[in-house]
Amino acid sequence: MKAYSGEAIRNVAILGHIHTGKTQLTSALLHTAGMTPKLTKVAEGNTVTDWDEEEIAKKISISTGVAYAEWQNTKINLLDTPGDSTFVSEAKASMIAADSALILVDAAAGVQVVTEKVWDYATEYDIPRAFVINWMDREHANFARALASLEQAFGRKVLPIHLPIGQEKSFRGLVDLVTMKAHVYVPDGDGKAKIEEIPAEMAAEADAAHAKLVEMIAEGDDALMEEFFDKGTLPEDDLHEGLHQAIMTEKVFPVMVSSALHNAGSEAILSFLSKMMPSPLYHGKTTGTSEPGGKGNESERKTADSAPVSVFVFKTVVDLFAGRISFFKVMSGIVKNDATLQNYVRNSPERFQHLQVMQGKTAASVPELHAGDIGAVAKLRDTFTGDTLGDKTASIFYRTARIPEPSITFAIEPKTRADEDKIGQSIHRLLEEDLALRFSRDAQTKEFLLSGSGQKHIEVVVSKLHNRYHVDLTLKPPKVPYRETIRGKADAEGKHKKQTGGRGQFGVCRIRMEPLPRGTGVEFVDDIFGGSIPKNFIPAVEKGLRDAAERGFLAGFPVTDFRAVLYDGKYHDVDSSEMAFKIAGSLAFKESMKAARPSLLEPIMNLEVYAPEQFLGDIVGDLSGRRGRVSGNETRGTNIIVKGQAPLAELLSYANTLTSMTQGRASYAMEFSHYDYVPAELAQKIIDLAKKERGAPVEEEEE
Ligand SMILES: Nc1nc2c(ncn2[C@@H]2O[C@H](COP(=O)(O)OP(=O)(O)OP(=O)(O)O)[C@@H](O)[C@H]2O)c(=O)[nH]1
Ligand SMILES: [Mg+2]
Repeated sequence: MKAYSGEAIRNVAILGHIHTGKTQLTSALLHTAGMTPKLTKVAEGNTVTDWDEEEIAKKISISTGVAYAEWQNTKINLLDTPGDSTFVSEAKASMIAADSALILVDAAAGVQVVTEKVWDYATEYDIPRAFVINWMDREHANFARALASLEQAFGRKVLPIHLPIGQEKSFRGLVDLVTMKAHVYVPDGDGKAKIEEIPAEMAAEADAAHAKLVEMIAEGDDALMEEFFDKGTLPEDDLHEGLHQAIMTEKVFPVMVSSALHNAGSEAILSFLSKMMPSPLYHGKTTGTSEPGGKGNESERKTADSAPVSVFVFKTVVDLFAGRISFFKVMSGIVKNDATLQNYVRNSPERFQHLQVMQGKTAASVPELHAGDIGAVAKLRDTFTGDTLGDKTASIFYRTARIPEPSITFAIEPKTRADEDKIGQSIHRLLEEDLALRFSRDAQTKEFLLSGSGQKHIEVVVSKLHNRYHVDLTLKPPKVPYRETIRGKADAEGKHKKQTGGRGQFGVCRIRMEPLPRGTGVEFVDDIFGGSIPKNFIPAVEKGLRDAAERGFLAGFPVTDFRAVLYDGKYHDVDSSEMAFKIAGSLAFKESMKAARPSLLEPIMNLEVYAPEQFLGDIVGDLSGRRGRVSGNETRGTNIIVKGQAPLAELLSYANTLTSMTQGRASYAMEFSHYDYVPAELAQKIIDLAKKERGAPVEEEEE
């Protein structure tokens, strides 16, 4: 595989609601560009980008698939992202590698809930975007209606550059509104179109659409505007250049059409991506920071081969045989095969043996990769998603996507002792691939807990554990990840003193506790003066306190968002030990909690529901019954979108309710927003129940 230079590269994120045909269109583009010998199909389980065994079994994308098409001297890197609302945060995590976005909508359904979500991602990353109205061949496909829903959702910058020729069963091609030629496809063919004159019955419609396109492109450009008024149209070259500029400056969002399953439209889309979308060099630079985690000063890096090399790892796959595969974007410089790059985050060198580009799961070797390109490398020792690596003398840290907090927790039970032994190691491999997954152990019940973005997410994890690592688990009913916090201040002493025959145990500490803003976690401050507790025992106090906070106070949920200041204590030359101070720290925490007005917190979710408008009343009414708050609703054609918030505890069975309330005609997306106090009478019920389930929070065990 030859190396491409930056200006010949296009990095395109393919985004959209579930089932709009992102993976199928990727297959069509790859086949049309000659990258696959035949058209692969989602239904046949042989596509390039849905290669994972879970994706094949469930026929949905779970993580972002990476592939490339070589077309008209460009290398188009395709990022086929998942559209299921449970997995869509994966799409967001891949956006950093993309320089443009192709958003698919279903020709019958139009805009859906995830369409708007991924639009927001593209806005956040500020990249040019275009739409494809796919599924043009399906029953009820309706170009005009789908277009109207796009205009309603995203405004008048939405601009068709294609018109479909026929729709539903009779869909057979498109009119290119720039060249004013018809592209007619052989159904299920090689994707190459026959270029013909526009069918006579479409001439008037095409002329009107062309005029609108010319006008929008000329808008704001005086020279073009003048020429347009003079001649009533613009030369094709000017139109191409004008359209390109309008897309780059986000003055227009072009709309194309396709039938991905029958490979109609893909040639026009490939040429569009190659000619109209930006190369990674377009902005000329990327901003990062001088320290990891978005800290330190802002720092800029030129997106150029001449700059010091830096790469950003945006995805990790753990393969049973090949081991860890890190997918990265070259942010600057040239990466050579066998180079050693410094991992700035972990402070360790990594050797890039076997530099590769990936076609799904298949690797092809490359001698080097230029600024802007996307590649992969296997067997890095200590590199994870979100890390930046590069030239040892020129460190920079690129920003990582914020992955939403997990919104649901399941207790899992290993089926046998052998399963229990394997559980930790296999889950840790999955955690490397999947940033939205969390694994923990309940401090009191000792249950293993898996947290993620939804029930489907956890089910996929359980299935992967079974198929890949032969670990069998049962899932217990979902739990709400409650937390505890304090609302007031407290000042208390923890004293551990024991005299048992020979050497005793002695440690005393005094702490002050106060609440911190939501999301700050636990802060421990050492404010000991004059050595009332020797320095070497202070970490033990902190450990005792943090462990106790993790075990909970009211109902066994982790206590968070508080500061503990250790400001005084006592010790004994002979009897004091780390263990004694650990216990003292934990006792001080518990004493303080009693006085600090402990409270229960629950996760509140952002919720967006899309449904035909006749269900508006039912949806709003149902939400208010779930302690929900509706913040607004908008019309999208014959659909409405309802936005609001509700506690997760009330949404555990929302999918089922919504389906039966709307006969399955609604879709929704839910994402963690923040933690808030549980209303008092409800809190008491949760506390009572937790106490019954777990037994009362354990008194200090003597270790
Ligand atoms: N008839 C027809 N079927 C299509 C078309 N595009 C996709 N499909 C079918 O729709 C189903 C879903 O397609 P996918 O490509 O998996 O959809 P997706 O957008 O990748 O879905 P997720 O990745 O799960 O979000 C598959 O069975 C496809 O064969 C199309 O244009 N026409
Ligand atoms: Mg897909």
